[in-house]
Amino acid sequence: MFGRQFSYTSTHDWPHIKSWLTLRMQPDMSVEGKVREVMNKISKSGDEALVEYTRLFDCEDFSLENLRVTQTEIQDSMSMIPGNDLKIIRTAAEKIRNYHLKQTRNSWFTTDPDGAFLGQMVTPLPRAGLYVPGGQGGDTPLISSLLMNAIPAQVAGVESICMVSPPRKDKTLNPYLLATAHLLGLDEIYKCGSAWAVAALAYGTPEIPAVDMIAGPGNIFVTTAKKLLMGQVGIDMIAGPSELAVLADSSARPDYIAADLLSQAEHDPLAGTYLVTDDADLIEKVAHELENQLLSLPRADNARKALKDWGGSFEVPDMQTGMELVNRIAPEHFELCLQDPWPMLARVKNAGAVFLGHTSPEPVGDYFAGPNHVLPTLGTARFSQALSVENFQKNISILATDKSYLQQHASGIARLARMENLEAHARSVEIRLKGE
Ligand code: HSO
Ligand code: ZN
Repeated sequence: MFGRQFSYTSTHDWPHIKSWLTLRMQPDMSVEGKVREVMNKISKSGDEALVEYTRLFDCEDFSLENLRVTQTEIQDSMSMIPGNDLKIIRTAAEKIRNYHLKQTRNSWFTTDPDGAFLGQMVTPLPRAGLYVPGGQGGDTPLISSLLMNAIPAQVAGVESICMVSPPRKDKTLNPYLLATAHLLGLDEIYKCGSAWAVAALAYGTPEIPAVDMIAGPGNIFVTTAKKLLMGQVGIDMIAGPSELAVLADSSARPDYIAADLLSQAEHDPLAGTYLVTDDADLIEKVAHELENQLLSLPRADNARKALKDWGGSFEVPDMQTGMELVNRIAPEHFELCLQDPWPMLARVKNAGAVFLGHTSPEPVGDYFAGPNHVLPTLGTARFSQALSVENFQKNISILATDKSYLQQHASGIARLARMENLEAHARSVEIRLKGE
């Protein structure tokens, strides 16, 4: 069932595995030209181009009046969603909010021994734009993505938050998305998607005021637009297809592991799923379970392709070696399915999110428990982390020095300036002591 079977006994086996993993990381350059063209058009023609693209790709009779979601549409959506579903979404939102509240940081101020007043002022970004994918013609409304992007922005204190999402054929957005937005208190919602929506957020149009930060997942067009806009506007991260690595010993249940691997494989034919274990029998049993469970899975096509192309089993001599391999892979999600997972936690160096033990399946994190599900993929967990409140804030450095500070240090500062041959810098300090 796993497309590839490896054995990993030491670092010598890594290059072979790495070259397989890297194949999945090859960026698709072919869309870059198209996305650049879209971005140029939006920057030149704004809303007009936005409507044109939406007519071409989403709904034929779309017009500018349809762009912004109305209060009536939001209210109608609320009445379409069963009360119990709203309650579940509310509970998830509350848990996610509580988790992110723990991430808030304070500004700090101090004085150094020479009397300089120094500090860092934690400041929210003024305006954020959240991209929520349409998902298979609007049938996979990524409610959880909206929660995971909006809540950290709100906790950060971002005052103005808008959302964009591609309209369905009938010019509507999925009512679950609108209801979730309403529960979160978001009411600035635009019906547009793909690269043109991202460009509109970045450049601004008469209808959509420009944002300072764009967050949220999307297809290759969305991701490419975000990549090209990096440096011009804040970008959350360039997220690739979902990944799950499971490190399991013989205490693990094959049916649980198979179910967890399928939960990520169903996302995308490019999803990466990795089972690392010292128990060769377990690999056989999980493969068997995968076949079994696939038989009744609605999205079996996606999952089967993902497992075949990017599913790997890795036999290791012991759990320490297994852990070493997982650190090299640096997976987005990492399940420690061990009899006693806790001692291994200290050895985790590279992973987006860790799930401990046999009763912590990854979807608990995708939807509900609190941690953010926007995570680094494709090995980037070596140097980056989950989306957090910090992504929607910045630190502004604060400095105030008085005359006595300048009296003490002006000559040193001026000398540093002259070492760099920057005379005006030196004089700007010295002028304040003239006539002393
Ligand atoms: N596992 C996905 C997030 C997601 N799962 C959304 C369900 N809905 C990427 O971490
Ligand atoms: Zn998921």
